[in-house]
Amino acid sequence: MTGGQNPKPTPAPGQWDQQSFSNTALLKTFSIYRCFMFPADSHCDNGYLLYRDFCYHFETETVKSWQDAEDHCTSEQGHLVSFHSEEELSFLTGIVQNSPTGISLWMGGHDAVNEGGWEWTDGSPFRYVRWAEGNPDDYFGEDCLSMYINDGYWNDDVCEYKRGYICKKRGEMLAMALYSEDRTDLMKNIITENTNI
Ligand SMILES: [Ca+2]
Ligand SMILES: [Ca+2]
Repeated sequence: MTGGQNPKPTPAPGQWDQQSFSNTALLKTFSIYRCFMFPADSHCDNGYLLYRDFCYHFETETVKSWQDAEDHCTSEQGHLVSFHSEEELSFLTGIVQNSPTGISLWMGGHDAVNEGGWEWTDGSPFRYVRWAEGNPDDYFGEDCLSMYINDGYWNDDVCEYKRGYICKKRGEMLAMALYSEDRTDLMKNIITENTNI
């Protein structure tokens, strides 16, 4: 049967012609984009190893004084490493023992402000300790903390000695997502209002 199609009705003023609208490119493209930041698993920059929520960098090829090593770590938004548990230290000592740089590595502890009053450069509490036998001995005024590579025990050391070192910084915790929201209804209202003018 032919000729049975009804002519397309003309929408009354202010009414929405859904069929015409749905054919427009406008309808297909009118979306609102929102950007969200949300918590995600920690991750580290290149050259850093992740353990829990922190990233660790083992500098075993170049040596620096304790202060120069700390300055290098802060230039990368971190500090010389601080330790707070046997577990954290155990994670690192296996790596440290492969270090080719001397006998010790710098950590972030010092008692330069108050003799015997040890503190970490990252400001965390200095509670966990793992002193090597006979240390700290402040031998000729040792004020900077190093770790023996072979066993992971700690020594108060001469700050001017040049040693390898370990930097520590918090892992990146945020991920970014782009979210697209279809707001064709919003465009529909705008066009409808304009039609009523
Ligand atoms: Ca000292
Ligand atoms: Ca010592």
